[in-house]
Amino acid sequence: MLFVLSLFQSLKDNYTNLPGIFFSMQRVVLHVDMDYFFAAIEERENPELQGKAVVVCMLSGRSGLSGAVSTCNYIARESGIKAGMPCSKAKKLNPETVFLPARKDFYTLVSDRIMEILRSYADVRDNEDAFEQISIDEAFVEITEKTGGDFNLAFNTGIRIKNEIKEKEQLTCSVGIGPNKLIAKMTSSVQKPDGITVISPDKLKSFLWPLKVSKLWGIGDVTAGKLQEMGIVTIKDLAEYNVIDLISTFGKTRGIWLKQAAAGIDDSPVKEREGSEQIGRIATLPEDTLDINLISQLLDRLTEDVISKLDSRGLSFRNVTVTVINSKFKMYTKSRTLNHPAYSKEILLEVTREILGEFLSESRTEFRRVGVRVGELQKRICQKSLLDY
Ligand code: TTP
Ligand code: CA
Repeated sequence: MLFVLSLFQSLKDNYTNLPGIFFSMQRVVLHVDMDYFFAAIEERENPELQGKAVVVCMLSGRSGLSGAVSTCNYIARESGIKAGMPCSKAKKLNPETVFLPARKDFYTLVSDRIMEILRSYADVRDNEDAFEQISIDEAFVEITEKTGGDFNLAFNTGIRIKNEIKEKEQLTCSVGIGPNKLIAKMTSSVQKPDGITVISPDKLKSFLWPLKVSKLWGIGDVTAGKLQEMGIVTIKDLAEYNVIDLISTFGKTRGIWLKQAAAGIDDSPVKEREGSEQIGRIATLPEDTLDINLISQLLDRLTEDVISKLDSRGLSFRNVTVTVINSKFKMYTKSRTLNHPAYSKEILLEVTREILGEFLSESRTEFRRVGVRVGELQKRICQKSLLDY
């Protein structure tokens, strides 16, 4: 018996990459969604905002409050303010609200750092991190291997992730853990803000089936409307509906997807979206300044950080962005796209210094923070010497 067990273990260890009929491990996928992301960053940057209703706006620039609400904190949500609403309406709902213009590039730099934290928890499959960023503040992390398919261990991982983000970024997030992306994504919104929810396979149906079909991730208003017309109200109704009838209304691919999703089945892998990733660093200067030496020193340090991150993952970049926030908290960015992918520190230093020079020649207001970000990342395919010219 012992012999059989050890033979089994040895086969399992040696063939973990086999699409396992015999050895399939329970998948565990974690989804992280930052809480009221843009507004939370603004609160963190300015402690005076604590306890107040805060709205971040995409201002149209035409007049005072002529834009739309990008997001708002939970205090503002209590007055009925929500994303997409005209800022003027938000003001009527709560006249005490603080309105701030969105600083997307700054939020992106914060997002880059959070994504790096999340990535460090992901399984590694065929030399690739099983990690997928799906928006500025949301990502999937596959932790099947790291947890051995154990949902209790996955819960501990979720707590560690929350703590690390809180400690390093002073921001909260909500975590959902499930047997696939679909369930993980739907689970992260169960307890928000600052929540964590685990739906293991044995709880899947009791979680999913009572929900309205419109809650199924991937179903929009149009599909929900059609399903309603067919008498399908809950996800259970959908799971029990005849698949042939679903196919005749929605087509083959969509019909089968609906049937499977309603049963909580989703085999899509957690996989990096090509070209979507960026790596960035931002830091505050020791004092507000226009002194090129002081600023260059910090920028060089940030550049080195970015390069070491690229090195550790064997990536090259084609796009470089430098961000400056001045002492009046105004933010400016400039980007360059190179003709070829590069990964040498010298090239990145040269480009960032050139951009910094342009900023300094245009500005009379002292700088408070500077940041550097690289994008259009790809795996290095050439020898270093070929890319370094
Ligand atoms: P969300 O994750 O949808 O919202 P949120 O993080 O602000 O709040 P929640 O706690 O409910 O997750 O979006 C992430 C960020 O994307 C958000 O902070 C601002 C931006 N955003 C817009 O600019 N416009 C929009 O319409 C939405 C929905 C989000
Ligand atoms: Ca969010």
